[in-house]
Amino acid sequence: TRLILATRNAGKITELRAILADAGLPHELVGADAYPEIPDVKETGVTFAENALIKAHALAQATGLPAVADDSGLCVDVLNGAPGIFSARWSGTHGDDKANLNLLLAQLSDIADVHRGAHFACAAALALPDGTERVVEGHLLGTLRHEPTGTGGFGYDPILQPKGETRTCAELTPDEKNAISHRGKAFRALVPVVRELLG
Ligand code: ITT
Ligand code: NA
Repeated sequence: TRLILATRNAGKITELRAILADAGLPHELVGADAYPEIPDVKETGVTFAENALIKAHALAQATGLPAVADDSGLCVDVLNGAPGIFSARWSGTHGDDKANLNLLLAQLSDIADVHRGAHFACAAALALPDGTERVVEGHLLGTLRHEPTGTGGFGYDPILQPKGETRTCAELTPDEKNAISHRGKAFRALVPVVRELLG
């Protein structure tokens, strides 16, 4: 069976292919960019889970194929969970990772290390063309650096240092990040659900 990945974020697609292949998922994974004629859906939900389901349903309806999506972001303790679902457009420009990261660092410039707790969150959703839906979540706890470090990953990876690590997510190898990440946890939890519903 074909399974559509409802994302146009290149960093996510790379991670999701590796995570789902490592989990032994037997389905052929196709990125949403294989369907350029399908417009992006508005993420109108107020939670990661709602947005992941909105994206998965929209693509399942448009293609008639089972679709998986994630909605994810960085939740900063001292900002009461912001940027949260607004992580991809925190600076005002959707997908400008560098501007988003730099704005957040500026907003936190006076915050001392002991108060720089944060976590990545990921909701992973599966939607079938008949409307069946499932959603699961994963988290990665850590602290925020004052300066970006490392060149791997994407988004806020250069400033998030996972709990128990001395490196940022952007200094981990892809395998190391996927083993502990919010996205890795969420999609590994989704794999048995895909097997149950799709065989
Ligand atoms: P799609 O909706 O097409 O999937 P998007 O980039 O808009 O792409 P989201 O709405 O889920 O996706 O926003 C996720 C943002 O959260 C992303 O742009 C990053 O800034 C941040 N983020 C999520 N996961 C991350 C990770 O593993 N490492 C670093 N930053 C991450
Ligand atoms: Na989002």
